[in-house]
Amino acid sequence: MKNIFKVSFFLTLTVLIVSCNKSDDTPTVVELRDRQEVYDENISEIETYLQSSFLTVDANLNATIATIGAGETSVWDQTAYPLQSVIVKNDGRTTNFVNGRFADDVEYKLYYIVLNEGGGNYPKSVDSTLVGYKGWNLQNESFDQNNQGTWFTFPQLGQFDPVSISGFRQILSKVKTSSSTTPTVNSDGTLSWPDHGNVLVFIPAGLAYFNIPRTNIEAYKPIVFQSRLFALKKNDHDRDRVLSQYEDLNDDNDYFNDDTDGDNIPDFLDIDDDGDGFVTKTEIIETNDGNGNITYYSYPSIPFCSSGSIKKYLDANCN
Ligand SMILES: [Ca+2]
Ligand SMILES: [Ca+2]
Ligand SMILES: [Ca+2]
Ligand SMILES: [Ca+2]
Repeated sequence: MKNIFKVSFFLTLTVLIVSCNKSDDTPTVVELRDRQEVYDENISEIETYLQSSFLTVDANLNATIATIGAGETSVWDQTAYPLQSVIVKNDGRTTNFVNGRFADDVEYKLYYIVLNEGGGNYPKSVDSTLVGYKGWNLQNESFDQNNQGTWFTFPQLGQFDPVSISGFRQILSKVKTSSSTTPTVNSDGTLSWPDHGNVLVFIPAGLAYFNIPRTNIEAYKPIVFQSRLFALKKNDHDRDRVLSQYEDLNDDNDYFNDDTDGDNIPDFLDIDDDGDGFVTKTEIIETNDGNGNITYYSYPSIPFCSSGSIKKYLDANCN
């Protein structure tokens, strides 16, 4: 993914941005618009698009959307691939502290179509994901494509590529990885992932590039992605030997609202989760022969404090 505008998210916090008018190189000032107002326009534009477009899906489940012709049924009305929607918040970050979610109160409706659910596993938001994708605007002009897939990780800051496109990232939770953890190598050297998740998503600008234009994406305009989820990798972000997937204590797939010791560092990024001065990695040692041979408890078998009811690395009363 080429970053045409590798700009920090913080830029959108400023009141005004300056962009370059290519015709005469005179900087033009683009007013930063209200996010709710832009969303209200966008959702109407997306619904009009869905009602005036026709969806073709080929044998390889490649989707093409074109202006509807006589006698064709719209994306909105067709039933072969049901149109679904989910309400989400912008999960972009300005920092990785507990309170660092990007300031955006809009409740976004994300329309999506599952073309194939996939035969593997649903990803957690903190898993690394291998995703192939194709993106286009509501005039059906392509702006990016990657057939073989690229790895995305979350959280990450300061990048306006799909890893930071909240709508692109969040819709991946609706599909599963390939049924196989290894791809098939085709005769031309390309890879195929059998029975992988395949989803179309219609993204308001507030969950994408918002006020930052790029080639074939106007500022404040919605975009469409077809995404293919091939594979995932589990992460241990803080290297405390508790996989990040286990550091979502309230099991809501939001890894930033679990902060056992209340120091504003979420558990999955906190090397001392209970803040007792002993790093988590030393609290989950099962055996240590003193010669550098250390074994660690598997997550389910990490014990509680003797008089406690939570795993000891989360309990400041023992270490
Ligand atoms: Ca959580
Ligand atoms: Ca913490
Ligand atoms: Ca931790
Ligand atoms: Ca500790």
